[in-house]
Amino acid sequence: MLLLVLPVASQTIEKFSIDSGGASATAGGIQMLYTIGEVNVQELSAGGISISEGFINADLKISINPKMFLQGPMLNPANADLMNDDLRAAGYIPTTSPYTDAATCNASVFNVTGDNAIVDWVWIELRDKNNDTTVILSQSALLQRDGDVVATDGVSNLSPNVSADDYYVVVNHKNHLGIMTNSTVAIDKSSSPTIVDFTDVNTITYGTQAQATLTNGNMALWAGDTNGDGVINFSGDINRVLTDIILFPSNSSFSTSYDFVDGYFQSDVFLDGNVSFSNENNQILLSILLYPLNTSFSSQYNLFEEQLPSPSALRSATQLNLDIQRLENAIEILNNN
Ligand SMILES: [Ca+2]
Ligand SMILES: [Ca+2]
Ligand SMILES: [Ca+2]
Repeated sequence: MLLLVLPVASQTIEKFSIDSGGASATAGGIQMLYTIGEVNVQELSAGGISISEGFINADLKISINPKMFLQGPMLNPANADLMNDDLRAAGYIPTTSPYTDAATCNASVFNVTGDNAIVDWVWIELRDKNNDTTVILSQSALLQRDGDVVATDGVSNLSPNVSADDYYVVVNHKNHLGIMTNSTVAIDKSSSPTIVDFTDVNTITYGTQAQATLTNGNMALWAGDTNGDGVINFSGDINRVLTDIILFPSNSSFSTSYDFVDGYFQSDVFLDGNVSFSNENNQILLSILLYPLNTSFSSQYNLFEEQLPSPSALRSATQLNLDIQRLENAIEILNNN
């Protein structure tokens, strides 16, 4: 029925397996594996922890339901108020997260269609209530079309392995600018998740002009940081678009106007599964020109920056080195053509 891993000298608790369903929960460094679906047979206690057989003890878990929109898949929405899920529909979203924890999911997660279909991998962080540059927990998660950030099963709320406490909550995406709550959020042990709705204009985020305002009045993470350095600017991000285009294997002439770069790319601003020089670069340029703080409408504006008190560990050093190598290759090819 359950397995309690606990160094207790005078008591032992054995595992009784009645039903194959179940999961695990962790609290205070103690992990419990449990099964579900049976009536309450008996109650056990050890080390001050009580467990009812066959039931999830809700107050052992904390759970959180961040809601967020990405601007890219909201630029030309097929359904109003829903992000496009073109990457999923084309089978391009990898089952391994592109972020540092390399979390994985089952491919069947991407079979779901409709409001809860998966848009892409996203990244969340919980930061110390006393120091908003200290990341207590960070992990990959999945984003549904309606904005729910969910666990790697594609449906469950996130159950981060941390104590109930107040945290700053960060959400981020590989080619959008990350955001953080301006105040701490109380995340408690409860059967209902703590909701942090970043799509709501009333949820105040850290910094200035941290999010784009969508035509429907909702807020969304700014799209266009194709090189993932936390700034949206012409030189850096348009180079990344060029790199992905001219290094695409079947683009044998290294043409910048090659239009068949299909797949899962960092430089795909709209998350539509295709990278094209005109599409992506026009949008990046438009975003820079219309950025509210760029009052001189300069294409060379360089202060369109991610509003976080310190960078998030979104990508691995390995990935960054790989990107630099790709950029150098692309520049060499461009110079030789
Ligand atoms: Ca949903
Ligand atoms: Ca950038
Ligand atoms: Ca695209």
